[in-house]
Amino acid sequence: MNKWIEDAVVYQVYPKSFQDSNGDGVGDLRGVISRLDYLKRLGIDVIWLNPVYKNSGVDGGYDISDYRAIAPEFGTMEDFDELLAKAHARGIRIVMDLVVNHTSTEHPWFCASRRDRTNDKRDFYIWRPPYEGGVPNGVRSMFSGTAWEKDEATGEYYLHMFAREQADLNWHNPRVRRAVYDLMRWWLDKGIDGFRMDVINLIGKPEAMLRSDGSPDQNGFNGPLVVDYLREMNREVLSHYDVMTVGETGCVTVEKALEYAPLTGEALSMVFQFEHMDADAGERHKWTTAPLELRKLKTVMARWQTRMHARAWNSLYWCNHDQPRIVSRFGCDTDEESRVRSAKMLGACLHMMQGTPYIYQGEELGMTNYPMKTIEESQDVEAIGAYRELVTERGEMTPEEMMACIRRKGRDNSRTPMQWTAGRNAGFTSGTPWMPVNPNHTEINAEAQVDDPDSVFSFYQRLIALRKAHPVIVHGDFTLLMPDDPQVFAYTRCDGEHTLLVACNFSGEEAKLDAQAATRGERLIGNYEDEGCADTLRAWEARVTLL
Ligand code: TEU
Ligand code: CA
Repeated sequence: MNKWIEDAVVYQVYPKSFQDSNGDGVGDLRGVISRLDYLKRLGIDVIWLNPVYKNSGVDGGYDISDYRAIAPEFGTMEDFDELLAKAHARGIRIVMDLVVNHTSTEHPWFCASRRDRTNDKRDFYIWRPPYEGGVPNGVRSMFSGTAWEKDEATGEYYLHMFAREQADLNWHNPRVRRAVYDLMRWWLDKGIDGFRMDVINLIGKPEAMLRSDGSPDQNGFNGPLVVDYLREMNREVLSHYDVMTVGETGCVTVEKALEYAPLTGEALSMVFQFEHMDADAGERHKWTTAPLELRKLKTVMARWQTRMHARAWNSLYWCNHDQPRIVSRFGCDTDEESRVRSAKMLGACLHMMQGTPYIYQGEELGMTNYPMKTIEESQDVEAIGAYRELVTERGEMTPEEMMACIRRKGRDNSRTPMQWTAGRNAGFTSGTPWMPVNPNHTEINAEAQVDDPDSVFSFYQRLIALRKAHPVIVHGDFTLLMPDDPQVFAYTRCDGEHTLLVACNFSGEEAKLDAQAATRGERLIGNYEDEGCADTLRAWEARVTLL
């Protein structure tokens, strides 16, 4: 793999909530341009831009109706070209979102496809006849309910693994694959630096899940042809450019990741795994208020770190536009001291591992979850659908119970506007923001942090700088220490020459370290001013030591 990819730190921009430039309340490309110097100052190398293509407004840009056009709310293609040029001028690369498991039902391909059973786009999507007068089978959408929608024109059903306005493309059709490769080349020829590929292990769905035979729900991830299609995409497109690719792969296992992102380079650069995001999952999967199980988190992270080492490349993330804020989730946001301390601890714990770190906008400020009161405030198709199903239709949860889950895990948490200042609308917009600004922007904002050496921002800046200064952070192997301890996450990284010791306290109580984790050395970074006692970590303490 290319060295620049191994060394890079990525910053994720959700443009809709990053910076508005024209007062319409929606973040846009010119807003991103105006904040490039902020990102440069943080020290990141790559921006992953969430979708900015023309879309039908159902799922935050993941319902694309034209792959080669910028949505008017985000600006124009000239704005995009300017962003790319100005980012490159600062040594920052741009990775675009590639959403090709599905298109919007407003995409011209789908408009043609639905017209009749014989048109030349019919096989671009997944159409099945009814089974006994109803849906073809029990496959369910990730956004609740059946994944099949009946279309009156032909009386057949099309598959949508997400919202009904997001129809799944038929990757088994070589013409679909060719059309996707064409649009990828179109963007790469413009000079972009890679793709983050949305639910890419859902392409190549197994035949068994598509039969119209009334069979029960089946998991469509990691179908047998996914890796073939990724290799083909690599041969046809990616291998001809110097690009970074990251596949978003829910339900991925280490075994599959070794095929999807091998260091030998015949598929993707890396994938996003989700197992660590289940360390606080419950009976109803994400819809729970269950606390973090640290032992589970450690087991998962250690498995990915050790099994991928020297064979495939990891991605490292706590947050993205689909996840709640990490400081509210695995840290503590109930008082200012704990918030700052635990945000830094979480940053250190993740950034000292092997792989490419991703920082989601506002994570570097320790931004928190949003105190949403009622479901009417939600703008998220996922939360609204889950509420309808679990509360309204099935009565499995009371409104209060479900709202507690949504406050803890819902996607709206990460989509409130970026907090730039303590002023009106946090400096995000001069108009009315499309999502409310978190009321805590008066305390938590970039302006208050960029010049403060003790801020979360400054801590992230130093974490990024450390990665550039110490090759052991990029290349070292990983050993988990104190695996059974319920409070401490400690590990070493070793490259034969240097050993790095990382010790983190995932609790607000003091924690004891064993002899190995308590070893003294040169302190590289920590979230307390003084070194403290060698064998004790204070509340939310993180220590990184070079042995
Ligand atoms: O997310 C894929 C996905 O699996 C989501 O259902 C994810 O698990 C969920 O949001 C977690 O709560 C991708 C995008 O990142 C997401 O924003 C889109 O809504 C989805 O694909 C459909 O394109
Ligand atoms: Ca705007």
